[in-house]
Amino acid sequence: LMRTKIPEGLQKLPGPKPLPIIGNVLEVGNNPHLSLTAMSKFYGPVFQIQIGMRPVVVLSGNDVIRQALLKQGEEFAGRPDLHSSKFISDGKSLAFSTDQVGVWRARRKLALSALRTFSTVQAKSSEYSCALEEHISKEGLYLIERLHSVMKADGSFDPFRHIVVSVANVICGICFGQRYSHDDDELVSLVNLSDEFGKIVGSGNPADFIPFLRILPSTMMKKFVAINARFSKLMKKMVNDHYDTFNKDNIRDITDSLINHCEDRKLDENSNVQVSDEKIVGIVNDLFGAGFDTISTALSWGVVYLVAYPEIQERLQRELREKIGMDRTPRLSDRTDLPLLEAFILEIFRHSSFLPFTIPHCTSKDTSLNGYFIPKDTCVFVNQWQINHDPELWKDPSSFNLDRFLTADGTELNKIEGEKVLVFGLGKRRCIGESIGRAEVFLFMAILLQRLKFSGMPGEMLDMTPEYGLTMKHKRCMLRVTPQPGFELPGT
Ligand code: HEM
Ligand code: HJJ
Repeated sequence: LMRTKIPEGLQKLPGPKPLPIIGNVLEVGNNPHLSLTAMSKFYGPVFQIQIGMRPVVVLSGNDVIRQALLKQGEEFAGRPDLHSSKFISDGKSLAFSTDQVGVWRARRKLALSALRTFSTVQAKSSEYSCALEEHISKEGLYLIERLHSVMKADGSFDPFRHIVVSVANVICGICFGQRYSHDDDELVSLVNLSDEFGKIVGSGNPADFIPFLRILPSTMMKKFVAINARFSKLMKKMVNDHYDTFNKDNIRDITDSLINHCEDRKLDENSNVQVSDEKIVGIVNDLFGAGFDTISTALSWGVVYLVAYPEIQERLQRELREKIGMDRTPRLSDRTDLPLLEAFILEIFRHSSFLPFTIPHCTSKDTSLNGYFIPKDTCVFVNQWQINHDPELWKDPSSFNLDRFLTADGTELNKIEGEKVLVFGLGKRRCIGESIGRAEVFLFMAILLQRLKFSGMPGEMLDMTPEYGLTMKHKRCMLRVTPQPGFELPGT
């Protein structure tokens, strides 16, 4: 075994003793956010575990995570070479691939600018402030109709199943200028498999680190490869349709703008980094995947928390009645007038911490943190769940309490408390969809809450235990809705 020499003045990382071959896989177990949080109490905010033969540094605590991702951002901005990453977008994902820093930076800049342009662009109809608001409002109202009709037919519904299609349609509109029917089997079945995707990609999956596990026939891994193939096929079909109808004088959506960038670049002889057309147009895979998976998970948790805390649901509905009334649909600009709803969303992010770890990072050179030596190419896990449940930062962290995000008189959002919640990562690799994500969760929740009252099945307990993965989801469940007074649909 190779031993790295530790430079003078620096210390060896603390951590549990690894077993031969499997390392600390047994201690990490099925809920790494819990086991690694427990270990941080014992070993401190910077420690090392071994998954298989590979060392992994685990970061916790506000100070250490800010030091690494903000102050030493450059050194911690890489992505490790993991087995599962090879199958995501044919190994060309913006978020997961090991692109060299120049290529990643060029792609990220393009992705950010495309997202910003096509979410803030003028809406087709003048009653909306921007295209994003138009997509969310229309899909939100359609979702309400859909839930009513499923209620009428079946008496209950699986919230995730329907929410995920509506959310996928919003990002689909921005990326491809198109929406799908809720009865389109190809799309509906694909977006309903995101839990299988997340289980494989979640930080600490042993198959990412232990080569011999890959030659064992694994149903999970087969499913994962199949999901990615189906996903890529759908994306390729969309992109090909765009190439066929492309017109540089009418850039319709993100896909068009990425194709246009490829054309422009061919004329630009002195660009310093070369990025292939495939890697440019392939950015839509990440935008679509991230755009539907994260927000549908957040909203589905939101609905389940409303059912688990009916008194909170009533408070939120009272706020909507008083501040917006029932005569118009909520808008993005209502955000500042609905501090309770904003606090509820922050508490969903904090309490569920449905993105328990960021995507794994990797050191780009030898470095150190808190006096410990960390060699180049070390895989780094950033434990967001730990921050959001740290008793040093939060009073009674395990209780769901939106008042923690309100000022003492309960009338305003406490912005300082809100900024302590960590769900979008920090620094160079932080989420590029944060503003869209926050806006979308807000507007969907406001529209749903104004018109519907959510409840569980009589006599049945809700199981709120998250299932570990890249995005943690609650178990599938059946819920019911009744219309709020004034919003009865004909025939309900
Ligand atoms: C990365 C959270 C919505 C696109 C990330 C990361 C987190 C995150 C934790 C990883 C940061 C890191 O590795 O340090 C969230 C949450 C969302 C959300 C909680 C919604 C509530 C979105 C949306 C999009 C998006 C709507 C795009 C439409 C991306 C991309 C990356 C990313 C492309 C990779 C960035 C990179 O590697 O440079 N997000 N995200 N996200 N997110 Fe989001
Ligand atoms: C997906 C669910 C997918 C991609 C990407 C290429 C890009 C969630 C966090 C950050 C967002 C970054 C990205 C997430 C993955 C999904 C997602 C799915 C196929 C994909 C931390 O997005 O079922 O399939 O292909």
